[in-house]
This record gives sequence, structure tokens and C-alpha cells, in this order.
Amino acid sequence: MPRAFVTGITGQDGGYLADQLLGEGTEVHGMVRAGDDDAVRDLLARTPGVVLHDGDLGDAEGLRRLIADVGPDEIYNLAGISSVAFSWAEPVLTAQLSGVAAATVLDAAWRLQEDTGRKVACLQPSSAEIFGHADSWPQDESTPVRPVSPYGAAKAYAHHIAGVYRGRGLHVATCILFNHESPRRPLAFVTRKITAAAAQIGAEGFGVIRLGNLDARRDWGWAPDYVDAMVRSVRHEAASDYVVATGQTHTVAEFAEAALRRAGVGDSWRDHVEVDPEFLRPNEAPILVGDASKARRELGWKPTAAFDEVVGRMVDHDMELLKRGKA
Ligand code: GDR
Repeated sequence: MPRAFVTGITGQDGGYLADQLLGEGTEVHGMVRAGDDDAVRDLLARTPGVVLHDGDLGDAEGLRRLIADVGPDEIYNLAGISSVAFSWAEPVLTAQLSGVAAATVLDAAWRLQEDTGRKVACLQPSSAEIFGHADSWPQDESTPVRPVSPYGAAKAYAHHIAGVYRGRGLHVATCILFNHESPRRPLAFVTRKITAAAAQIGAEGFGVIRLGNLDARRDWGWAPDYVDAMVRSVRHEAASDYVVATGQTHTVAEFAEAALRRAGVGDSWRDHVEVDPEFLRPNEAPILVGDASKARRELGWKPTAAFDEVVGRMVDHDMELLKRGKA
């Protein structure tokens, strides 16, 4: 039975990854931070089969020891700062956890492979944010890396160091993930912020969603699909970079409209959206949309849910939470 080691296992993607890997018979080990008790409880309730280990991305020596002790066949490095907005407030921490820590993980994997003579296959989740103000779209694996946010810069470093270790003989795949959503998305991200508020407005008939840039265009997919691409790329015979995206782009305003309509607000949806400068970022890409042809061709991957379904599932979930008094 293959053994996987997952950092960031308590996050949205980590949870779906644990589900998928356990479901297909992989032994799953996850690293959790001390004090993350609520997230650990939720994870164990959903996926009781995971084996958890205390660890911290910031503790390079401890992480190295943990990877050597667990001795995985596959490593998924999902931990780090995932909020682009937060990265503007904490650029150094973001560089450490979403950038430099990738070198620690990959170096530990490489040493494990050297010591045991067994293949260790790794997944580094890259981000569409590495493209920043791209000159063209859709973006693909050949689009120049030119980030415009601290998060994007950190992920660009991690993307490049993944290539470095691939060149050293380690199987390191990167999935260049465009936005991917689900009911498990925290409220800090625009989609869940909108769907949770839309459900509330739909139920009460009043209320306003305060948002930042309504014109930003993003490519929103269904998170479990993106996790499936990660597993496929780790298990593919050759390691490579893969854009993972739907190829469809919508503005934040269109997301809000779709969510509010789904919640039953109808044509008056515009009355429930306001721009609040607090949520504007110092700089960001106007349009991110990905061309996942290479993942389709080489991995046999394709998205299973389009924009309307993603919005619908999230709003329905938030309406259900409200009904059960759990919002
Ligand atoms: P993003 O996700 O930064 O694209 O990163 P987020 O949902 O935070 O923002 C998407 C777009 O919405 C605009 N926006 C707002 N964003 C937030 N959070 N809150 C608001 O009120 C708001 N109003 C407008 C943003 O400016 C942005 O344009 C996600 C994360 O999952 C990353 O980890 C991942 O790498 C990238 O997607 C691809």
C-alpha cells in the first residue's frame, strides 16, 4: 500500500485529498500544527483513517526528521499561507511558509530517496498568482512567471525550486492551480464570503455584501477536481508542470450575481452589493484564466463542474447551514 505524507491536511484541499487517497487505499499521514484543534477535529470526523503528526513548516529540522520517520512514497506540500490578501499584511511570513518551506520539504524528500533508494514523488501546488499581470490569456505552462503579490512571489520561488529538484532527479510535479472552491472554503476567500452572505440575504430579504474589486476576472473550479489533478500528476510517469483550470472566466460581480440569484434575490441583486475600499488590494492581476490542455492530454484530467454548478453547490450548502442553525 503506498504511503502519502500531506502538509496542510486540515485545509480545503488537504481534506479532499485525504478523502481521495484513503478511498483508493493509500495510507495517509498528515502534518498538523499544535493548537489547530478545531481543524483537526473536523478532519478526523470526516476522514477517521488519517494518521496525524505534530509539525511546523517553520521548523526545518523537525520537518526533515518527520519526513524521514514517516518514509512516504508520495509527498503533497499543501501547507502555507493561501490568502493573497493576507500576504500583503505578512509578506515575510508568506515568503517563509509558502516559498522557502518548499525547499525544506523537497530537500527532505530528496534525502529520503537517496538514503532508501526508493522513489519519492512530490507535488508542489503552484498558483495562477505566479503569472500576475500576464500579457496574454488563457495562461498556460509557458506563460512567463511575473507575480504582482507577495503570495505570488513566494509561490514563484516554490515553483522554481520544484524545477530545481526535478532537475536533481526527484519526481516533482507542480499543478499551477487556478481558483478552486467548495463549501469548505473559509470566509476569507471571496466566493465563500459571497455565498454565505447571499444565503443570509436570501433568507432575510435584506443585507449588503461589502466587496473589493468587482471587476477582477478569475477562473473558478471545483476543488475536488483540482485535488484529483494533483494525484494524477504525482503518479504520472514523468514529472512536469500542469495548469489546472476550467478555461472559463467570470468577474467577482458575476459571481455575486449568480450567488444572489441562486439564493432567491432575483433582479434586485445589485442592491445587495457594495464596494468597500478595505477589501481592495495594492495590486493584482485583472484576469486569470487557465488553459489546462496539457493536463487533459497527459493526465486525462478534466473539470467536472462549471461555474454555475460551483456557485450553486456553495449557495445551497450555505442555505442548508442556515436552516440547520449552523451558519
Ligand atoms: P485569490 O482568492 O486571491 O484569487 O487566491 P480570493 O477569493 O481571496 O480573491 C479572488 C478575487 O476576488 C477579489 N475580491 C475579494 N477577495 C476577497 N478575499 N475578499 C473580498 O471582499 C473581495 N472582493 C473582491 C480579489 O481582489 C480577487 O481578485 C486564491 C487562493 O486560493 C490562492 O491560494 C490561490 O493560489 C489562487 O486563488 C489561485
